[in-house]
Amino acid sequence: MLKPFAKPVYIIQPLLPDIDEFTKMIKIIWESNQLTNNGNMVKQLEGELSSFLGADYLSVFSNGTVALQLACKVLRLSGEVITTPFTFSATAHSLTWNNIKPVFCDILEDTFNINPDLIESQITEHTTAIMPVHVFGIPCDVEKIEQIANKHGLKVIYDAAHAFNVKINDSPIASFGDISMFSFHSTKIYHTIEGGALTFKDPYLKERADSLRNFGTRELDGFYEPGTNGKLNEIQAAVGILLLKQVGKEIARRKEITNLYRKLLDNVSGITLNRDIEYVTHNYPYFVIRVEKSEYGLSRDELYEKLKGYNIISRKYFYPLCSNFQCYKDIPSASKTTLPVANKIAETVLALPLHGRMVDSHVEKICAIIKYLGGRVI
Ligand code: T4K
Repeated sequence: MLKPFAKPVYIIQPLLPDIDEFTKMIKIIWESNQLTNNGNMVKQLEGELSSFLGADYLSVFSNGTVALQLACKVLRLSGEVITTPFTFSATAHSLTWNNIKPVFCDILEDTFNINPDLIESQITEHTTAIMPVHVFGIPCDVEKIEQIANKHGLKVIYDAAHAFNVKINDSPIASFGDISMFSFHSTKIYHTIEGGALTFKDPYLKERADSLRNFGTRELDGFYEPGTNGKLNEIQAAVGILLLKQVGKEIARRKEITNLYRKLLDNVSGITLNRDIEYVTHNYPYFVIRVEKSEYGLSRDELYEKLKGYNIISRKYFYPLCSNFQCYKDIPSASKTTLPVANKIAETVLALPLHGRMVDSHVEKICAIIKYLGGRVI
C-alpha cells in the first residue's frame, strides 16, 4: 500500500529569484524613490522581454487579464469575437468586459486548440476578430487562422498566456497575429508575481496600449480616451528581470520531468498523454493527462479525488468549460451540441504537478499511485 505524501504536492510551486539578488534590486529601487509609473525597472524589463520573446514591440501590465482587455480596446474591437471555450475564464471575460459577445468555436481533440476548420462558419457581419488560445503552450494552427483572418478582414489576438518562449519552426510565438498576450502570474513558468505583457508588430498599437494602461494619458499633456490603471510596478518588474535569467533552466527541468512522466505513464491504458510536436520549441507549462474511465477504471473526477487523498493536488484545467458558465451558457454558440469535443475534453483532462523544484522521486511516486489506483500491478 502506497503512503500519501507527508505534505501536499501542489500543481505548481512558483519560481523565486535569489533573495540576495532581489535585495540588491530593492535597494536600487529604494534609492531611486521611483516605485511605479514607468520607472527604470519597467523600462529595462520591457527591453529585455521584447528581445527574449522576439517581439517587435512589447508593453507590460499589472496582469494578463487587464492586458487582454486593453488589447481589445487597442484594436477597437466590437460586436462579436470568435474564441475557444476551452480556456481560463479570463479569455471570454476580457471580451465581455468590452461589451463584445464571445462566440465559442469547438476545439481539436489532439491539441485542445480552436478548430480552424470551424471558424468560418461562425463569422457574421458583426465579427471583428478571432481570439484563439495556445492552450497549455501548444501553438494553434497559426497559418490557417491567418488565412481566415485575412480573407475576412478580421484582427487576431492570441491569448498566449501559457506560451512564454514557445517557437514554431524557430519563429517566436509572438510573431503571429496582431497582438499576443502573455500572463506573468506566479503560477506561470515565468512571472512577475502578478503581471502580463502584450506584443505588437505595429508601434502605434504599443503607443495606444501604453496610454490606455495609464488612464488614457500621453506624456502627461492630456487625456485622449478613457483608459485604466494597468501599470506594473518597479518591485514586480525587478522580479521579472531576475527571473528572466532563470527561466531557461526552469524550462529545461520541466522538460526532464515531463519526459519522466511520459516514460512512467506510457502504456497505462485509459491514460492519454500529449507528445511534443517536432517543429515546435515547447515550454512545458503543464503536464496534462486525459482519463478514460472505460479503460482506466476511474473517471477523471474520481482520480482527482483519490489523488487528493494521497496529498497530490491536481487541477481540472479547464473545467467547467467557459461556455457552460452561468454567464455564458445561454448564448447560442455555447450549446453543448455545437461544442462536442470541448465538452468531452473538459470532462476528462487533469493537470498533474509540474514545476522546476520537483524531484524525480515525487514524479515516480505520483505515477506509481496513478497506476495503483487504475488497478495496475506496480
Ligand atoms: N488566459 C489564460 C489562458 C490563462 O490561463 C490565464 C490565467 C489568463 C488568461 C489570465 O492571466 P492573469 O490575469 O492571471 O495574468 C491560476 C492563475 O491565477 C491564473 O493566472 C491562470 N491563468 C490559471 C490557469 O490558473 P488558479 O485559481 O488555478 O490558481 P491557484 O491559486 O489555485 O494556484 C494553483 C496552485 O499553485 C495552488 O494549488 C498552489 C500553487 N501556488 C499558487 C500561488 C498563486 C503557490 O504555490 N503559490 C502561489 O503564490 O488560477
